[in-house]
Amino acid sequence: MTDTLPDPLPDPTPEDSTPQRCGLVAIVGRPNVGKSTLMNALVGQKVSITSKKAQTTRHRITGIRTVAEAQFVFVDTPGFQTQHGTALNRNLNRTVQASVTDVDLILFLVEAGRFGLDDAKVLALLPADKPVILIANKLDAVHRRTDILPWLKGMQDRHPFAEYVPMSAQKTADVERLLGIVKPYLPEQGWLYEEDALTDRSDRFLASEIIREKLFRLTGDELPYSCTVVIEKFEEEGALRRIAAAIIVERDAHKGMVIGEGGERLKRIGSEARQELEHLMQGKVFLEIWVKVRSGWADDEAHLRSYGYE
Ligand SMILES: Nc1nc2c(ncn2[C@@H]2O[C@H](COP(=O)(O)OP(=O)(O)OP(=O)(O)O)[C@@H](O)[C@H]2O)c(=O)[nH]1
Ligand SMILES: [Mg+2]
Repeated sequence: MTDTLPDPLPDPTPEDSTPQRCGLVAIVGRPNVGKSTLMNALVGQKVSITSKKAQTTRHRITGIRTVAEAQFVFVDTPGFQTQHGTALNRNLNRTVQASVTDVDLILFLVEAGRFGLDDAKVLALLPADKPVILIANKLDAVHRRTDILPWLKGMQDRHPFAEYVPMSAQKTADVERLLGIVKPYLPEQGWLYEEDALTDRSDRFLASEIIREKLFRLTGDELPYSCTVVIEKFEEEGALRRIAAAIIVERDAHKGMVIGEGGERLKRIGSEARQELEHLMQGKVFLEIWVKVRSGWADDEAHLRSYGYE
């Protein structure tokens, strides 16, 4: 008697196996046009902090979305700085330029109906050999929609954009439509990340960013630019995390603004950050925040490196 082996499964033929696609998509534009809002919407979860103030994003942050056979790897960048010449700004601009060199596609964001010198400066930096999609964001805020078509036509003279997409990063249908537009630009290749990955950033980094977001949202205009957040302790005990953070400010007067009257503002920053961290990390968080003064940190390359600005 001979053992009969079961028939092997037929090899998948190219017709019935869709090859994997994966590509890097940079999101660039001047400060405050909605880059981080768009990335979070594309990813389906908040991975990059946002605020009404310019210069919110200070790092290159990766957000990942995998749909069927396609893995989109979005790269959020700091808004390109043209105003101040500090070491921090030079560092942010280097981050933007490094981010566009090795990507498959660039999403260039502007506010629908507006194209200023600050937008033109960013556009001039984009490599000529990469496809660029023009995203005319915040369409919901445009009162006269009929003005948008001639404006878009005018944009054709500024750059040979691969596509023109008027949309709102706050509208789910627009965001899903954009995913469909981007997909053909992803090269056929294996995925870079696990199917359920959302970001390449650590929980420790996300903690410092979430605290910085609350600081940005809860303080006046003068403050954010001169502040940063450093995580001094990040310990995990089962589902519990013990986090100690320092808010670094440039002047004694700024310390008072962060702490607020009777410590109210710092308390609110801490409690809003803790709630969001508990949601994100799905467990209890003990959060301690201190405020420290280090004058000139934003113009000191050595300090910048020690605070995580690569
Ligand atoms: N009305 C409207 N507001 C938007 C839209 N997208 C973003 N915003 C708002 O614009 C502001 C800036 O958004 P961000 O996503 O932080 O902008 P950014 O381009 O990442 O800014 P930087 O990181 O500072 O360069 C926030 O108050 C957002 O809520 C949109 O489609 N419509
Ligand atoms: Mg941003």
